[in-house]
Formats: sequence, structure tokens, C-alpha cells
Amino acid sequence: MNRIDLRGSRRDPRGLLPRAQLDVAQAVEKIRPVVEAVRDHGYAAIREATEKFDGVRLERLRVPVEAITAAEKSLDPNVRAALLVAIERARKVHADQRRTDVTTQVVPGGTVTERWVPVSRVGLYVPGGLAVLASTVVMNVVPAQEAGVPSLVVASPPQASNGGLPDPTILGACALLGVTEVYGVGGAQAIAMLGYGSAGRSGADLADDFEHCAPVDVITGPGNIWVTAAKRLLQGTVGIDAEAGPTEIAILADDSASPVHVAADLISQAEHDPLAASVLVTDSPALADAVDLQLAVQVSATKHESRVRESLSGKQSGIVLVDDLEQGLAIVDDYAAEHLEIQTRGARELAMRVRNAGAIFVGAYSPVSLGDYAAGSNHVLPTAGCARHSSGLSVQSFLRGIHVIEYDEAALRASAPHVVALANAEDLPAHGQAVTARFTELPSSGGAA
Ligand code: HSO
Ligand code: ZN
Repeated sequence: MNRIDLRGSRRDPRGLLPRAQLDVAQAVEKIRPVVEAVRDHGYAAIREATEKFDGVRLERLRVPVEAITAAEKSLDPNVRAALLVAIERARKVHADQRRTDVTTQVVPGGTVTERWVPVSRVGLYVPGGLAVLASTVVMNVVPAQEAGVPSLVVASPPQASNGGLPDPTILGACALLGVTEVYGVGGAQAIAMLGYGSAGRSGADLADDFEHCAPVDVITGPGNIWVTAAKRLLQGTVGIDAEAGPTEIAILADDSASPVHVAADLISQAEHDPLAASVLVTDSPALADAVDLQLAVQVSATKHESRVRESLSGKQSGIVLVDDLEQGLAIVDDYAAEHLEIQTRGARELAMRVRNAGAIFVGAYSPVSLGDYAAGSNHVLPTAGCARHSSGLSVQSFLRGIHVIEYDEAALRASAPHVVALANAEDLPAHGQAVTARFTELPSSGGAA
């Protein structure tokens, strides 16, 4: 891996490890015609795009419920059991994220209540390309369900190998989660379908005897650059989660860490993508050397060796040497990794001082892979430094806080001078009038001119 020696240096850590730059703006222009065709022509355009991009002739949009049930039955028993554990643990954590309505008495007779209301309908996209991630179904569906979203649909690309249905493990995961509305559509056309529905502008097809997809309010879920571009294009029409970039792991470690574990964890996320970033920040040159040695051994033995090699040797990955853990903390904080592991003495204390990270994994026995599947935490996390301003997917992602304002006559009367003063200061006197009209006699409509 690249070695960056910051010992004794006051070098600005920004841009130390350059992140992959995806040209989403250019991709938006490429997929715009597909998205607009789906908006205008619905199913016909979805079918055309699916034939062109997935090489699959669609006979229907919606996956028959019997196919979802059958997929659950044919799940490998170990996978089924593991999915159930993942679901149960994620439910525990996400149920605790639910919010209760709060009423604040602002003045006597005047209250503001914050009501937390789930969005009505959510579309979750599950990719079906290089890696088919059943765990991602869990991580998206569970928070939406725990938020109380009443209508939830999954879209995933049709697989020629599965008779034009989505991947069977994805369908099995849907079944275990109780999701029965699934569409075998992928790519930009799936995002457009979720955002606009499948009926087209005229809505004429709705009269057909056909199970259309109705538009959703929020779309979440990862995808390739075309999916990301389509989500960017649809944003505003619907809410979207963050744009997912290549995965990242940063590890802050001292000489108490095991080089075997550190190397394994760096490889685990490099396995996702040649553009994935694996970063070790350490104050121990001995650990750095030992990790390099370990990588040489472990990388040659790993299944996706070439992907891993490319990712670990890319300029986005590296080992950063620092004088001490304080400097290391500043570096990882600046980097704002999607996943941050802390494998040091006093790891928990350090973790509590981190300000920027998607998720933090503390100590020798909390690897990122645990969080990817079965810790109970969510694995849809901000990448590309977005952890500076955003959090991962949660119940909150599917809720809106609605203020309910209720003042009685006396409370409004007492507030009137403040409203009038600010309204006049903004030269919007009708705003003030709307209050004072309630307390002054208005000329009657039939009165003398
Ligand atoms: N590490 C990925 C999530 C994932 N890993 C799914 C395996 N399956 C992004 O957080
Ligand atoms: Zn992963």
C-alpha cells in the first residue's frame, strides 16, 4: 500500500488520500432520455429500456407473490437463519430510533407539537450486478418498517438466469421481511418507475388489467452510476437517500492491534470495488510493516484478488504514519470515513471523541463486516466525506416532523404586537393585519363608502 509519513510534519491532511471522482453529472445527461420516456410513456418505455440494457423481455412488472414465497422456501437454511438474525438485531436497534411526538407549551394557551409522521410510500432499489447484496434489503426495509411506512416496494433488476425475475436471495429476503410488492426492474428505468409510477403521463394504461407500480415518496438504496444519476434527476420529485460512492474503511490502530486482523479488515472492504478505499492510520511503524507483510500473504489467498489488489494499490488507499494517536485522530476525523475502526488501547474513549464518521467500530472484536451483516447497526452509510454533514440510513430517514401550532385567543392577543412589529419591519403589513383583524372591528362589507 502507499505509505504516507506524516511524522514530524504539520502537513494539511486534506486531500491526503484522494477519493474516487465519479462523473455523475455526465451520467445524468445520458440517462435523462430514459427517465423522461418512463415519465411520459410508463410501462412501454420501461419494457424498451429493460430489453436494451438488461437484455430481458419483460412480460410483467410485478413479481408474483407466489414467486416471492417460493424464493423463501428455497433459501439455503444457513442463509435464512443468518438473515433472520440480521433482521431481528436491526429491528431492535431501529425500533429504539422511533420518535415520540413532543408538545411544547410556548406561552400560556399557546403550544407547538412536533408530530413525527412516516412518509406514505417508499421505493427501495436493490442492485443485481457484480454483488447481489441480500443484506442491503434488510438495511433498507427495516428502518422504513420501524418508521411505520405503510407502503413499501422493492425494485431489483430482472435476471435472465432466474426467468426474468430478480435474484432469488433478494426475493427470499423480501419474503422474510414481509415485503410482497416487488418489481423486476433495474437501472435508471427502475428509479424513474418508482418516482413517476409506471402508468405514463396519460395514465391510460391504468385502465388495463395490469399491476402497475404507483409512484413513491422516497427512494433509497445503492446502485451503479446510472442508478445514482437517475436518483439525482428524480430528487425533488421524490426524496432520496445520499448518493452512495465506493465503500471506505479507515482504521486507527496502535501497536496493540493485531496485524492479521487489521489486514483482514482492510481487505474486507477492498473486496467490494476496485475503487474502494482502505486506509490505516497508525503511530506504530512496526504495525505498518507487519500489516504490509500480512497483506502480501492474505491478498494472494483471497477470492477476489484482482479487485482487492487494485483497490489496495489505488491512490485512495494507504498507510499513514503519525507521531501519536492525537494526530491520528485528527487525520481520521478530517477524512470522515464511511467506516472507522479504532483498534487502540482506550479505543472507546477515542471513539467518543471522533466527530466525523459514518459508523465507528470499537476494539478488536467489532470488525466492519460484523456491521455489514449482523451487528444491528445500519450499513447504508455516508461515503466520500459526506459523514461531515450526513448520517446513515435510519428510522429518521423515513419520517417528517410536522409542527402543529395551536394558540387560543388570549395567547394570540398577547403575541399580536410582536407579529405586527416584525411584519412592518419586513414591509409585509398584511401579515400583521391577519392577526389584528381578529381583535379590531372591521368595516362591515355593506358599510358606507
Ligand atoms: N460494506 C458495504 C455493505 C455491505 N457489505 C453489504 C457486504 N454486504 C457498505 O457499507
Ligand atoms: Zn461490506
